[in-house]
Amino acid sequence: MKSTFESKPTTQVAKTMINNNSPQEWPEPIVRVQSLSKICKDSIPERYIKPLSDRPNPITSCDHDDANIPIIDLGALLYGDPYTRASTLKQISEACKEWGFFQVVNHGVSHELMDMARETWRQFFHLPMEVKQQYANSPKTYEGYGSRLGVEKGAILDWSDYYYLHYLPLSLKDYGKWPAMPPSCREVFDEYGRELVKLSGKLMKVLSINLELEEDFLQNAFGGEDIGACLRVNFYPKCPKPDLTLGLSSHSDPGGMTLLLPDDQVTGLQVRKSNNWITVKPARHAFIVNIGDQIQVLSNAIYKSVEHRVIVNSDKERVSLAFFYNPKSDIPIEPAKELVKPDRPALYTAMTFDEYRLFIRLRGPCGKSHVESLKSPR
Ligand SMILES: O=C(O)CCC(=O)C(=O)O
Repeated sequence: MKSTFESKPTTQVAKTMINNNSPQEWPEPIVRVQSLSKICKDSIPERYIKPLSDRPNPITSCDHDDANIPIIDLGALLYGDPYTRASTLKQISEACKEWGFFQVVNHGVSHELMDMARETWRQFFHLPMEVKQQYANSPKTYEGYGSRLGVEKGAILDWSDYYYLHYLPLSLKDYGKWPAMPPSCREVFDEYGRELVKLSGKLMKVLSINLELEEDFLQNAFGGEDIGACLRVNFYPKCPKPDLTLGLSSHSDPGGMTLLLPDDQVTGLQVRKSNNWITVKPARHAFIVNIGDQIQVLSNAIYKSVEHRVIVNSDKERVSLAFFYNPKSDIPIEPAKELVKPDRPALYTAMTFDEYRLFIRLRGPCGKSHVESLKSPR
């Protein structure tokens, strides 16, 4: 597995990264991929061409067969008898261990709200460029309209633009950094955020119970009411050479848990399973849930934060909404004492999420190198 930090002592890398503050500016002028998509007819700029080993490969990509991440009906948790409830908990537990990913249906979030949130964002990306440019982001906080992750000069870039905003903590929520257009968007995104915080809270209880911890364990470890929540909306324009690039490079999510609302028409998300990439087939009105690095650490690697990436295509654009549910940024996250045993010692040293996410803010998406670098020295 690719690791950017493989050759260096991990704790040293972590410390170096932490001592550097986030840079204020991008290292090169920003090019909007949406604009490129309009002018590139048969080729793409070299900056977007991935090395051979990272390109989508039909031999290792399984989108033609039945392989899919598990689809789990959450209805039983609310309304089911003890037997179906236990069976749902078991399905979630197995999905967290085997896949790090699952889809949930009957999750309690209104389908109308889901469709409205996605379509409102789609409209945002179709606004004139001068409107979107008013929200251009910087690597300091990443909030706003962006076109790259990471600040390495000369890095190979991904074929996507995005919009990033904060819901929680309230001290970081700033409507001035949210788009004002389309007119209803702040209202829609507010309600969407509220509903997803509620759903995430329920899932945190399920995960805690499945780990045989107190039901509020994970929530409390995340800081109780003081958690962080943010949204990255990904926009993947059409690409004339989809076999040469990626919409989003392979990465694991640095935060706690992610609830993804995928495009309802176009697939693109691929999840790593051993040496294969499984293309997710989204169920209608499902959320795709995945375990992030912080829950991998808290669960002492019982649950896996799994690598995923996004492929693009030549005739359809794609939109996805990734909602990140994260620990309070300044509390140390380490394996739960209850999950540390003589035959399973603590696999990770403690680190705050503020310290941890500097990795991804500086380097951009790069496999599982972030969580691997946290491993306790042995
Ligand atoms: O677009 C997708 O389906 C996945 C997005 C994703 O992995 C992310 O935003 O971290």
